[in-house]
Amino acid sequence: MTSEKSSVLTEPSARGVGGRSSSADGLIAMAARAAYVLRGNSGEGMTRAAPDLYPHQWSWDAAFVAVGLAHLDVGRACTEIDGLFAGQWRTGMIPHIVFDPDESSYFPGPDRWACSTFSADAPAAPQTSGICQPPVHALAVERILSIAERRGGDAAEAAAGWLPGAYRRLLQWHRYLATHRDPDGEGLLTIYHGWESGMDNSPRWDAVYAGVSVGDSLPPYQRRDIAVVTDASQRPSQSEYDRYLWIVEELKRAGYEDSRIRSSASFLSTDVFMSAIFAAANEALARLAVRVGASEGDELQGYAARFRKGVADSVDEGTGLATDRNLRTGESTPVETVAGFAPLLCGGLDDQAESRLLALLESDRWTGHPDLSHCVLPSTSPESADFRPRTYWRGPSWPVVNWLFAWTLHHRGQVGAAGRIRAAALAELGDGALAEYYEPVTAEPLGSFDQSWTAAAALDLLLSPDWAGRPVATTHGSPERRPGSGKPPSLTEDLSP
Ligand code: 2M8
Repeated sequence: MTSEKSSVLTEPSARGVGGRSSSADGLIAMAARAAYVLRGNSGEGMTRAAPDLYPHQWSWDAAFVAVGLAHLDVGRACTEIDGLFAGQWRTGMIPHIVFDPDESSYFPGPDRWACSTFSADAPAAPQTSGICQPPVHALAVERILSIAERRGGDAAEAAAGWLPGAYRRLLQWHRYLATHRDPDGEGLLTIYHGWESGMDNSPRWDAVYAGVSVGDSLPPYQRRDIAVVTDASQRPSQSEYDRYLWIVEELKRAGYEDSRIRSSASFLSTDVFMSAIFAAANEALARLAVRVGASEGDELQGYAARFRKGVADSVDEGTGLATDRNLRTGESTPVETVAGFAPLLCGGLDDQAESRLLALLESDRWTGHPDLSHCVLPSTSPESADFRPRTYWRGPSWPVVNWLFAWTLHHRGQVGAAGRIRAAALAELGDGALAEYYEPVTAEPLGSFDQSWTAAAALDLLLSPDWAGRPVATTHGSPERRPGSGKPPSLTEDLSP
């Protein structure tokens, strides 16, 4: 679909914060503003996920942020990833938050998680949360390297010198996931909390949260999020928050130990989106293994194949989308969320099924929906009864998700679809707010403004040499191909869908 409404270049009028970017000058201004935001959110060797709402380092945010930073300073990008490694658990888990000891304005903070009190596997410093998030890190490291190599000189040297250490940490992380989060070798990762998915209150988790009964012993707490985002309807509800906090108590009781959690936690589900990311990340890590001369390439390719299959086998015939499975009830509840497009991130479907899924993505249930102001991916289909256009992961479009789809589709050779998502995402970002998420019908920026991963997305969508390069050939699916020009991207020509 090549609707004009998606094109940054044809966006007719200035509106919203800062005015829509409609020219190469506007796009340069967007890149400059994104760089400024990342600088402003930068702390001691880490980047706050958002200035007020999320004043610590979040796991998948930091991976995306590091890619954005690589366009500015490759050394700083590597430091960002090292900040996460500093919080890595003895099990190999990279925790979902690494806390800044000088910050106390986020809840639940380190005292509530109390990880090193309950688990000998958690580091005492830095303090961290006790769960994880989608493993996008190897994908980010590979992208950082490609940016560094394009730059050459000191940047390339710094990245090459850093890579072997990063590779070992990532290997431990992947082994943790493959072992503890998929003990039966199904090719699907298990999560213990909706927060692990990164899509906290997505309708994906409604049925699973329905099985969480909040006990009387839930310690009292004060939410901080709704003091920052004052329109509470954008955020998860109070009863959702009670469940989020109750699960933390359950995890503490289980000593944050995987086998005990598996037998006792009331929230237990497969996560098909996270599993697809893991499949793609294993392919990336296998390529990195070759670069550093490591011997684990076959092991990593084995994980990639296992999870690709797990994801492909999760497609629901009714909706055509991949689904999660509630491991407490054994049921899969098909919902129409963006996570259902998981197979497009990692491949594994046959050619016909891949084409069908791509066609669904660009159909009028999704990016082609006539009500959308840009052809971006809403987090829930506007045609679904679950669609809430302003509520967090229940409808808004997330720039970081659009970026991830554009990036992985491009990488897999689906250049046309990737280009259309990229153009639409940039058009949406043209308001200058660099918001956490956008109301997809009105394009109103919502949640936190100056969100770090949104700034990173803007930078990479504008500047990455990869958009102009030849996609990596893949044996999974039968992608469209075009010859790579080898030139750096032009802010104008590469945006035409
Ligand atoms: C959101 O999640 C945190 C909890 O982890 C929160 O709502 O307090 C999600 O959007 C998550 O995906 C993201 O990593 C985090 C920081 O941006 O915020």
